[in-house]
Order: sequence, then C-alpha cells, then structure tokens
Amino acid sequence: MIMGCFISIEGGEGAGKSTQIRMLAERLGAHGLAVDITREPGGTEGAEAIRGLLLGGGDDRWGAEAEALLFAAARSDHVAKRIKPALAKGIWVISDRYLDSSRAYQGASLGLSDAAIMQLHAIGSGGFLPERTIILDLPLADSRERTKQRDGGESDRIGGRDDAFHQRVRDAFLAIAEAEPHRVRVVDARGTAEDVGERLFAQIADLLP
Ligand code: T5A
Repeated sequence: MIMGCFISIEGGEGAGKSTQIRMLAERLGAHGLAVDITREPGGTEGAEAIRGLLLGGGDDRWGAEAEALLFAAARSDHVAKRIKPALAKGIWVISDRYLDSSRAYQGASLGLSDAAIMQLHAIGSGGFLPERTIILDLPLADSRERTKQRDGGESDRIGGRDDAFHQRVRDAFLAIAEAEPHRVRVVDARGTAEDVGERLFAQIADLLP
C-alpha cells in the first residue's frame, strides 16, 4: 500500500510556519505529490472547537494539566479523523504544529514533565509521530517584530504570555531537536522567506520518493 508522509512544522509565534508550509506544499505539488495542509490545535470539526476553548479567554482560563489534556484531546481527533486517513490514501500531510508544541509549551514552559506529555500522547494518539519535524528557529525579538507587524500587538491566550515563557519554548524546541536528530531538524528562520524555504526543503528532500 502506498502511504503518504507526515511532516510537522514547529517553532515559536510568528516564526513563519504558515508561510513556509504554503511554499513547501507548492513545491511538493510540483513533484506530483498530493498534499494536505492542516494545523494544531484544529484540523477537524471537533479539534477546531477545542481550539476556540484553548486560545480564547484569559490566561488563567485553564491550569497547565487541563490545557495539556485539551491539546491531547484535539490531537487525538486530528490524528484519527484527518491525518491517518489522508496518509492511508497516499497523501502527504503537513501540520502547522503537532506534539512537540505540547512538549515545549505545556511541558517545558508550563512545568509538566515530558514523560507526562508523552503519556497523554500515547493514550490519545497511540504515540503517533511525524516522519520529519522541522523547527523554525527565530530569536524572540525577531518573532515579536513579525507578529507585531502582522497583528498590531494583538495576541491570543497563549501567544500573549511573557518573554520568559516564550524563551523557554524556544529552548525546549532546540532541546527536542538535539535529543531526536533523526526526526527533528532545526532551520534558521531568519532571512527572506525564499532563503528559509531553501533551507527547509534541504531538510526534507531525502523523504521524496
Ligand atoms: N500551542 C499549540 C500549544 O501551546 N500547544 C500545542 O500543543 C499546540 C499545537 C497556536 C497557539 O497554540 C499554542 C502555540 C500557539 O501559541 P496559532 O494561531 O496557530 O496559535 O499561531 P502560531 O502557531 O504561533 O502561528 P502564527 O500564525 O503566529 O505564526 P507563523 O505561522 O509561524 O508565521 P507566519 O507565516 O504567519 O508569519 C508571521 C508574519 O511574518 C511574516 C509573515 O508574512 C507574517 O506577517 N513572515 C516573514 N517576514 C520576514 N521574513 C520572513 N522570512 C518571513 N516569513 C513570514
């Protein structure tokens, strides 16, 4: 059976994930591959409803454990109803964020252990992992500048957390990449979108049929 390939794109706020995913999908399409672009939290009707619960409201709306459980629940639905069925049809799936966001944001940055996040993922999604994960790495100041230009200072419940939180997120992503070099690659997200796109493509080229 021909199987698609699952790629996740990770990184801090405004690192350029959506921009790069659109460019990557076009490039994969030019190789004759069918591509499904999706996102987390979200990607299915149920998971999009959970997204509203997670990203709306005040910072104290959920405690760390409840937040991690909601992300895991959304992911469970996303994997079962969208990601796995697409892969089974031979479609390449690119997800804007996946498990490593939970490890970086709810794990390292909100103080839950990595083992706890992985346990939730084992229960919710059978521990299902992407074949390749790209972390778009951008210094905090650049990331703030990009989101400010785009959103004029508005941010959601999680994006609005302070710089210390977002620095922990960045450090956590880099630590994941160091621990899992076979699956996870870091791409410098500075420079033009085209330059970043070239660096990113070089990190997935070996997956092409
Ligand atoms: N979350 C998510 C968790 O806490 N745990 C989890 O398990 C999961 C799955 C999701 C939030 O949920 C959290 C993380 C997040 O806080 P979201 O709305 O999906 O929130 O937002 P983000 O994922 O943070 O993504 P953004 O939309 O903010 O940013 P992107 O997609 O990284 O960046 P993009 O492409 O929109 O670019 C940002 C701006 O920069 C420009 C773009 O045009 C845009 O204006 N840009 C560049 N400018 C200069 N040079 C480049 N190379 C550029 N590339 C893009």
